[in-house]
Amino acid sequence: MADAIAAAAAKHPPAEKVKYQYGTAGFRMKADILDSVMTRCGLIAALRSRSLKGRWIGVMITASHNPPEDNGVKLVEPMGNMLAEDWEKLSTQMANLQTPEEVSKFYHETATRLKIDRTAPARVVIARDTRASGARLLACTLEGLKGAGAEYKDFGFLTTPQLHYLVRCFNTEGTHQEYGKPTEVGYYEKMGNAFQRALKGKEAAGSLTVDCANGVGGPKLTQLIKYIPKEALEIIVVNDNVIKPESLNVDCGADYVKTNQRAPPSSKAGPNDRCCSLDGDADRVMYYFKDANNVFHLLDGDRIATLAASFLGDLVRQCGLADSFKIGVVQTAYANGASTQYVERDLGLQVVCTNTGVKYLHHAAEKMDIGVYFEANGHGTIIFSEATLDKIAEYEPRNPGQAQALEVLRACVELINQAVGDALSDMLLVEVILAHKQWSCNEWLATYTDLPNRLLKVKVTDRGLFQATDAERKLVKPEGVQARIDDVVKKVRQGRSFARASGTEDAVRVYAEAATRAEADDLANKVAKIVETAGTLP
Ligand code: G16
Repeated sequence: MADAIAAAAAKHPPAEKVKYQYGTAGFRMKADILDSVMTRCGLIAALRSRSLKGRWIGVMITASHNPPEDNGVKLVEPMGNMLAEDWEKLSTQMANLQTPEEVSKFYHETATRLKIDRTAPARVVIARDTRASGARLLACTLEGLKGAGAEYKDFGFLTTPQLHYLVRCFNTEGTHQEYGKPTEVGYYEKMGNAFQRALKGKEAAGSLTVDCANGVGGPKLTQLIKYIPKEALEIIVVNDNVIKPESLNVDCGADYVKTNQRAPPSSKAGPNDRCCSLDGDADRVMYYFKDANNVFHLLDGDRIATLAASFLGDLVRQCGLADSFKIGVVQTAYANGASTQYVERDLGLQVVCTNTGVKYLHHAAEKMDIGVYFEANGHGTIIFSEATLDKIAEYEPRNPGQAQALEVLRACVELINQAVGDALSDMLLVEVILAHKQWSCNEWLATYTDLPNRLLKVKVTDRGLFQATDAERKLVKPEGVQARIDDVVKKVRQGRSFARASGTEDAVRVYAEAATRAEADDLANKVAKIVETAGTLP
């Protein structure tokens, strides 16, 4: 075994002078320097599975919203969650070892230290998005899996959430927590079925145009549509060109729409047409429309969270279960201040703020009976605690009204991907809610008024210089920078701004919001300038 591990690592030496880091969503960088990382992630995935006595671990090869020349890899825990933090550290250590012998030694020493039975089975589910580099990186990963003697199932192209779904299905098969059939078709059947049950005869008003970022979400949504009756919802798929991988996320997709606060230039949507954009691996979704005056309006992750929280709150009340569960909302610093205020004041629900990265939001939501978590960028889902699920399953309604609401609630539980944020599942949930409320995007938008905001990306010499605290709302390093930011913020009406190093791109992100568009833009530019000056080494 020791030799097989060293032999696998020897095939792909690490790139020179590169520091690898398991970041916000795994390793993510230019695809041409990732080969060694992939092989080692294969080894780590096998070891992680052995540490859990052969439970299935997921490996997803994707760089999600990043440009086409990037790629990456994220590892998935047995219930479909993000990799445990101590294993992120082990992955980073493994990725930065220089020689094959060091890799083998690290593998064995880790196994000994953590008392992992090296003869235990190792089982891994693997999939990738549609990037051109994906096939090569898959081969590198398989070398690692084979080197460690792991059993694996390669599902080819999948969205990231589909991979998470499969991992959870494999690990819960035959148990009382059985999540679904562990096949791609099983995913579509579950979604299609739950969607129709949740609609309960209601129909979506008008069609929905879905921009698939020219990524894996395109062909997968086309499959899913076969399980959704056109009478219930007509879906128009655009930007689904996966034959041209260089077009992935270019001038389209959720990240483009959120950052630029405009529809993709290719959009042919007319006034009041309901549209949404997925990102490159379909784990984020962003809604938007142009009103009768051709003004663009964004309905982002904050809006999905507030819509879902209020709908679930109503449903739980209609079921007669209002006193049984507390619904909470988890956000990050990017959440618009108006959305936080709306949740706390109008919906009367608790809001928790965490670091960026769905793993942090997920953990915070796990502490709630019903935890609605969304990043403003459209990444999120809703999770129900074990006790909540049991109560919903066992509850006996006392009248027909309660029975009806309970049916919808149970269907929503099925529709919502509880493993991870899932653009397709979130999108269908939004459609269910709008259909029940008989709302267009206009009514949804009218629930509260966003503070004008701006998100900027600043290139610096070394983003590692920027260290944040307080849910990444304050910089502790470089010294003195936060005081300069505070200084400009306090001069702006309803001003709020922060800067933090991205964990997926080589940049520092700056967010600003203020009473007016001009003030928000001006504040963002000023803070970006402060960051640029502090981050540019002579
Ligand atoms: C990933 C993470 C998200 C995070 C985003 C941006 O999304 O899963 O939680 O918000 O990166 O992170 P950062 O600001 O650190 O670059 P995705 O969709 O790219 O996998």
